[in-house]
Amino acid sequence: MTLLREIASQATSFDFMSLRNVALIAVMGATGTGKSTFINKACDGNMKIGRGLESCTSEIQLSPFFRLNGRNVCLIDTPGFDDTNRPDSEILKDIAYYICEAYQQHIQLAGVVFIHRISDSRVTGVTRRNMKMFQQLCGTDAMKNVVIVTNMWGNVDKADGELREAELRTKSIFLEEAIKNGACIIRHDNSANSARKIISELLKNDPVTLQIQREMLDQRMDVIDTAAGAELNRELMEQAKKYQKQLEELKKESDGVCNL
Ligand SMILES: Nc1nc2c(ncn2[C@@H]2O[C@H](COP(=O)(O)OP(=O)(O)OP(=O)(O)O)[C@@H](O)[C@H]2O)c(=O)[nH]1
Ligand SMILES: [Mg+2]
Repeated sequence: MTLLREIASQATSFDFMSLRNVALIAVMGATGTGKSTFINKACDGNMKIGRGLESCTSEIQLSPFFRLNGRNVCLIDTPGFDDTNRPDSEILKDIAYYICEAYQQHIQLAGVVFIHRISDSRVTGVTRRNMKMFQQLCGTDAMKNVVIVTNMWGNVDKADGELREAELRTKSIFLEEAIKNGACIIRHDNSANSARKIISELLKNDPVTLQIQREMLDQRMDVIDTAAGAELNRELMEQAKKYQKQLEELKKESDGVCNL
């Protein structure tokens, strides 16, 4: 099957016609960061919220349309990275196929929201990788249409939260490059007003084409060969090498014990 046919077959359940003349904004981030909650606040919607420990949103869903600043707006709820049951390669593929099908139907994104819990006391290796993968998915040119939303400020001491925010903003392993290229970090207080203000910021810009859309459709790349896919693959290969080394060391040690 050709790449374009494959994309189309995965995304046929979506009615892209209804999205013409709608400001379409994708909401991404790790599982449990509050993507569906944020969307519900913005549109007064009823997307399913996960109160348990397992990932909740398992496939791409569209919010109801809502009016904001004279525009019809629709938010794309995405399955979170670092899902309880699905690998990030599948999550990336779901998101990539959906937005590529939209691009093929001449529907551009008005912007992208990436949610990060400021209450997390550490950025784990997986979160760091997913931040990088997200940046590669959007690409430098689209960064002015990206808002990094920090939430759960109520669960952290304010001064600690501010230090974490500064680190995210200034360290190259996190979001420094994204910020330099025009992305902004905005605090969200979990109110409808705050969510709608964040969306309003994105409505000020012209719609944008993401790097992964260009790569997959203009350059006919497979998702794993795109910059975002390569970022994921690179990390997984490094992990595989690390585990292989650990296994070899364990084997050497156990051989040593057996030879005593
Ligand atoms: N304190 C606080 N809790 C929040 C906020 N946003 C979400 N939550 C809680 O975080 C949990 C997960 O929220 P969801 O909206 O389901 O998160 P999600 O990112 O959609 O998760 P997945 O669908 O698994 O990717 C729920 O218990 C929410 O009530 C927030 O801004 N502040
Ligand atoms: Mg969700």
